[in-house]
Amino acid sequence: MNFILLCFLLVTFSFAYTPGYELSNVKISPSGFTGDLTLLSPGPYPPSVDTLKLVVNFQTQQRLRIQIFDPSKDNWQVPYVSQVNNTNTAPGEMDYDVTYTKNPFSLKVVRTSDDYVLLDTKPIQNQINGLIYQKQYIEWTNNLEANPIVFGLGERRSKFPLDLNQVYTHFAIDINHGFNDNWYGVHPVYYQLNKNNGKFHALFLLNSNPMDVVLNDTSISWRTIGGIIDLFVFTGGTIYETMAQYQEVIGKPYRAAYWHLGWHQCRWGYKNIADVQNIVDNFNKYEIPLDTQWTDIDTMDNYKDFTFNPTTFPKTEFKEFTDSLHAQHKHYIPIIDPGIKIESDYFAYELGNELDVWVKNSAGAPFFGKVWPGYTYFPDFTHPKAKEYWKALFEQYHKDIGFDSIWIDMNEASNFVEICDDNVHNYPYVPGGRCLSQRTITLESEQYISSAFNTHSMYGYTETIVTREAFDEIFPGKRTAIISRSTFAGQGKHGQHWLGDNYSTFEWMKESIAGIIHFNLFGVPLVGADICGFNGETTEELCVRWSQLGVFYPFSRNHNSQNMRSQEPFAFSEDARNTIKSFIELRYYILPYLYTTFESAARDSMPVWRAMMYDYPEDSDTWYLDEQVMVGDSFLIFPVLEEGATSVEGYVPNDDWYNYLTGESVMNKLENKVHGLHMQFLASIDTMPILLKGGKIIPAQLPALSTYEARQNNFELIVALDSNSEASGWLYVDDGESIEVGDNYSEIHFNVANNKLTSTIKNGKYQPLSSTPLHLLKFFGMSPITSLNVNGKSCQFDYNAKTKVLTVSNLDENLNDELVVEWN
Ligand SMILES: *[C@@H]1O[C@H](CO)[C@@H](O)[C@H](O)[C@H]1NC(C)=O
Ligand SMILES: *[C@@H]1O[C@H](CO)[C@@H](O)[C@H](O)[C@H]1NC(C)=O
Ligand SMILES: *[C@@H]1O[C@H](CO)[C@@H](O)[C@H](O)[C@H]1NC(C)=O
Ligand SMILES: CC(=O)N[C@H]1CO[C@H](CO)[C@@H](O)[C@@H]1O
Repeated sequence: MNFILLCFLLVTFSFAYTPGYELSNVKISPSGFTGDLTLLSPGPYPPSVDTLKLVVNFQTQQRLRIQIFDPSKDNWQVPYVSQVNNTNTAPGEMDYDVTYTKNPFSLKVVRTSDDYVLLDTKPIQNQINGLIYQKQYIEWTNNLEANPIVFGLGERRSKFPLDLNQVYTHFAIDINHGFNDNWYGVHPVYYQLNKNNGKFHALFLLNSNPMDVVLNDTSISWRTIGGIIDLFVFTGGTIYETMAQYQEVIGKPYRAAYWHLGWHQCRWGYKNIADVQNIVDNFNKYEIPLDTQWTDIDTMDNYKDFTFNPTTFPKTEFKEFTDSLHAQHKHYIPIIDPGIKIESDYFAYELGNELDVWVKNSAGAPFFGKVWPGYTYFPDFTHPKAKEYWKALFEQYHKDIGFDSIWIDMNEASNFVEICDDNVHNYPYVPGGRCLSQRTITLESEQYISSAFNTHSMYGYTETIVTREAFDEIFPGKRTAIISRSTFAGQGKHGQHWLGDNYSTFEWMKESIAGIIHFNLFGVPLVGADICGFNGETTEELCVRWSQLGVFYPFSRNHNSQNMRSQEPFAFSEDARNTIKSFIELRYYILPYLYTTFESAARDSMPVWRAMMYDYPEDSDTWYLDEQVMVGDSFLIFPVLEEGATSVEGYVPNDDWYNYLTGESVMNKLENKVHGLHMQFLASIDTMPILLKGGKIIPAQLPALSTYEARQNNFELIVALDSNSEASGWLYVDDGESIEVGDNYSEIHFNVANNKLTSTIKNGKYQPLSSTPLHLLKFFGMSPITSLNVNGKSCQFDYNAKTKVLTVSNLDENLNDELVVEWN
């Protein structure tokens, strides 16, 4: 914690106690109640708002919304994000009970199924203020259970769950200042665990203004300097139910294309097309899978968006390069920054002027800042003509070089002009304690829908939305990725994210785990950190370790900074290359499982990465683990996060577990036992401990040099039996790229019980699946058997009595047809 923050904490904690408001005129309806709030005592930053309106809306059986605002004015309310409206009918039996006190006003929401308090804003004399609602300062505090387990509140480098006694600022920024400080995106949602019974719930404050959230041992306080109080309470249940309830409001994730799950290679500092071509050639030469080659701003003419450096990346050769990638069924992703260079005759500038789509300064002229190309204007993505503008530029760019998806960077928005003009606002309270206008579009600027003071943290999010609208027309019917650095709640519905400009250190590699877990909770499952690290020099060891972890990231991209040693998989020793290659092949092998897991994300709001507490919430040993993670519901990985380590310690929850690489049992579940075991795993540099959960069935397909080719290969199933010799799993496949697949998909559920594996065809209409038959079956934890039949035919099998792994190979079974495997 730096000095500024420390002073600021002292100052903000020293408010005189204020009881807040008195509630009157309560009107009850089937869908909730409304009331008037009258000021009792002013807060620290006058003027106060004397009269407020309270609206409590019972929206569903698991969700209520609480709005408090100044009824005498037009308030800034966050647009775009909420997919739901206030209701005026009762939702049926609710899992919550709302009560209030009138003087001083407070609200209490109790989850009825376990009497757990989700919200309790009762002011406590000399400890916790009542509601404070002033022109430039809104504060509301929720009393929590002691030492709560809370997570969410991004984006930042943080622990999972979050540290207590911290201020979590919400304000998008392109300045990497310390651990727990605000960063590129804003997600004002938190999840909490009831430590007594393992139930989760969440609260989401829909507010885009600069905000601090103070989380301490017994309470959480929101402190925002604009907008209104617009609070959603989700009663939750399992973490998955809680996530699904949140995503009903912000939208479910955009469905990933199959190729998005392949390996992505990028760097800043490729010198020319030959340099990039050489990277792709080396992937082929060393037979390392690659799906997408990326480039950074190097390709542009003087860093101008949508242009080409005429000597290093001339358009015609560039197009030949992307054509050759496409011929290999590989893809290409370039970068676009929002700042458009102010330069006459530059088409992007001229068209922007013509359509007048720029963010304006307070005098009504285009706001200018300075980014990579020099002085720039910034498109206003809330402007009605923004889509027309953006689409025209991307359409031409697509004709020029045929890219397949996009990377949108610098959209906090970053501005190299370090002017601090917050004085014009005279903010009495400054969330984060530093000048808000520094290094961005100044907050007194104007966007079409409102001032940058209100819209600031939504800049990258609105850019994502407009880019999505443009891409829906440029790539009709096709799934594309829009990987954005800045995000806001609801990003996942339109686009994706990577964790930004991290450092090539073991520490940062470790932090990526909490970061990726968090973005899954924010509804952005396709997320990853720069594998091998971005800033600073990587080392061979770090890059190998990071690749081992990175192939399990939902989004796997190796990306490097300018002037740093190369870090592609073949940039190191032969041993390192072979290790990285084997791990990338492992990712390609489990692609059918990953794609199925992503289908659960798009369909049912499930996370791709799961913190250990999700499936074991009653085991307190899982609560603070953020150095190991579950990938989908079946894999548990223990990345090696220490330099020089040849073993790794991890916690294995009480369940059935196998060593994925050998198939040997690691642990058997003990009945009536809550806790598991802390274990030590050997992990020489060429390996990483990976466990597979008993009771799960993993669909896999032999790897190839692209996802396209891997999809032509035979299928395999890995069946990890639990202690009752049962297991289940499923496979979802479609063409991997259409937005609407209609009925053209296959969904096959597998189940093992009573010495029999059967499949149930929920849908079997993805025809190509019929030409990639099931070739191999592997059982972990199998007792000795004497015979085995597959669809009625007796089959040979291999059995290893020591590892208890049984393998059946040379099968040729169409997965679109029912499968019955029986053994004795
Ligand atoms: C919410 O209301 C808006 C405006 O009336 C409407 O366009 C939208 O469809 C509604 N959304 C839902 C989920 O009912
Ligand atoms: C927790 O926060 C409240 C409200 O800001 C404050 O009054 C209280 O002293 C804090 N408690 C601790 C233990 O820091
Ligand atoms: C499904 O596949 C059939 C046959 O290829 C095709 O005619 C139809 O248009 C496809 N449906 C969708 C929604 O893509
Ligand atoms: C790998 C890594 O350290 N990732 C961090 C990068 O920065 C983001 C914030 O943008 C963190 O959330 C990640 O944990």
